[in-house]
Amino acid sequence: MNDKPKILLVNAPHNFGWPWGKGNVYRGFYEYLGTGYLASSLMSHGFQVEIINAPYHGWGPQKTATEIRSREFDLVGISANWQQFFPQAASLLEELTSLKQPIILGGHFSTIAHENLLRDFPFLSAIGLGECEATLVDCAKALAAGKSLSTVKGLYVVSNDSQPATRPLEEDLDSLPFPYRPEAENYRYSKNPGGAAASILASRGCNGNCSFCTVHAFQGISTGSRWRPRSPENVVDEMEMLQKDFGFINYRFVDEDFLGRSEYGRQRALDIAREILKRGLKLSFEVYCRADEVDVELLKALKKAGLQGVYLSLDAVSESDLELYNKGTTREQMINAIRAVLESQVQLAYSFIFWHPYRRLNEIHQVYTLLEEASRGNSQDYTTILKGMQTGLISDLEVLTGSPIEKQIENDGLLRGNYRQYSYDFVHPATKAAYRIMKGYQRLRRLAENTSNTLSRPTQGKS
Ligand code: B12
Ligand code: SF4
Repeated sequence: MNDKPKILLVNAPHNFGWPWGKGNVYRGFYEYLGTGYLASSLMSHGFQVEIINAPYHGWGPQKTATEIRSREFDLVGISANWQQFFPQAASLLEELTSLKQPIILGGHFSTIAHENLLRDFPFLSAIGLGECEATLVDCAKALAAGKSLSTVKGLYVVSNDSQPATRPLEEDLDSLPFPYRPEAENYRYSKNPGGAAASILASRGCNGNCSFCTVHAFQGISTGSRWRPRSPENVVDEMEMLQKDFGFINYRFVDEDFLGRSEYGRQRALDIAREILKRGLKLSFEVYCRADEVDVELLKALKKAGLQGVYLSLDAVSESDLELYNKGTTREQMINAIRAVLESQVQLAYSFIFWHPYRRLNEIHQVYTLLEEASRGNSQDYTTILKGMQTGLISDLEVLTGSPIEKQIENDGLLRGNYRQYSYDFVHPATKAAYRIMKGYQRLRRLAENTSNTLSRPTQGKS
């Protein structure tokens, strides 16, 4: 083993919003920062790193495995972050059973399901728990020193009998080097003016307790503050660098909660805006936040610095959903949040989680009442509000392993499937029937769309 081992990092395949195999069109595709952060920390300690970003290339599991095998490296770290995308990650792992080098898995889902995953994929060397910048650097150091990975804090290793030793969450996010973005040159604004937005992470974690979410399960494995912000200067330094080096003018804040559900978080957001204006940067950005965090004054101030869109995680269709989802928000706050976005004239996006095991059909109208109230009887506002709905009324609750609602549905005897992929039964027969009809209609529509696309496409060789 050389004293500077080479680490190969892999963003596991998935096909979300990406025309597979159609080249480098960075449209509708979100940049993932996990592997970028891990890479830059390793590089800052002098280790060699390569990232294989399978979704970026549109590579499926087999092609990704072939690419991995064709590289020279001492350890491969695979980011299996999403439970929903795990089927593709699992197929990739099955292709790698005979790999000589150690394989480490990491990310949200891998952290939460570490025991089951190491049982089901025994050829894995370890699973990185939680945020792993420091852990992976220690892995590389252990390899360089010829030590076993079981000595590394923050790794779950099969040979360890005791509970895994985890690391505290990183409190000083400014101390982390900016994420390594080897492909940024390809999707910079000048090459993809319509679609290129750089992801940027201005804080980590969330203080919310939504019952369908796994952020608490992921963070709960480590000690430390639930919401941790970067300083405004450090955030804007990164934005400025991305503009100067790559020409980005659009940014997507991928924080779980950009505003941090506190006065401090609100002031920090305003300071970010002031810093952007002070430096004279011309840019636009969008943020995700909760309904209990926004008001017109705040949004207008952010808009002056370039705020273009707000994604509100409304989620609750009805009064009873607010309780079931443990949102910690009220319907009044939801209405006020929509109004605030409209009145500040930034683009509105939001979603509901519509189908869940306890849904009663007579709750449906509550969505429309809420949206109507938010429109205050103005038909133009109502149209704008309807356009902002990202999921329509067809979104399902995805039961995620480690979420509080998983336990509730299980205790009620309604959960089906296993830790990798769940489905559920409905309590009310009328809901079950309506759900079937809705899904059947959706399938038919997709079929009709596919058929008409096939018929209208010119046959090969004739065009
Ligand atoms: C960008 C994003 C997406 C993009 C994906 C982009 C891409 N190119 O891959 C898109 C839009 C596709 C997406 C979709 C979804 N997403 Co999403 N997404 C995110 C988001 C906002 C940012 C990810 C990111 O860049 N994080 C920043 C990095 C630095 O953090 P990190 O990923 O945790 O990485 C650290 C550790 O996990 C670890 N680590 C990561 N990889 C590895 C690898 C190794 C080897 C090791 C050791 C460690 C390690 O170290 C990293 C550095 O500290 C996160 C929220 C968030 N802020 O994390 C949600 C998040 C990941 N998404 C989530 C969810 C729920 C979804 C959806 C299911 C939503 C939905 N209902 O539709 C869908 C899934 C797709 C589907 N419908 O089938 C959940 C994850 C839940 C879970 N347990 O699976 C998150 C955490 C949001 C939340 N709080 O609920 N998402
Ligand atoms: S506000 Fe968002 S990130 Fe926070 S707990 Fe709720 S769903 Fe999760």
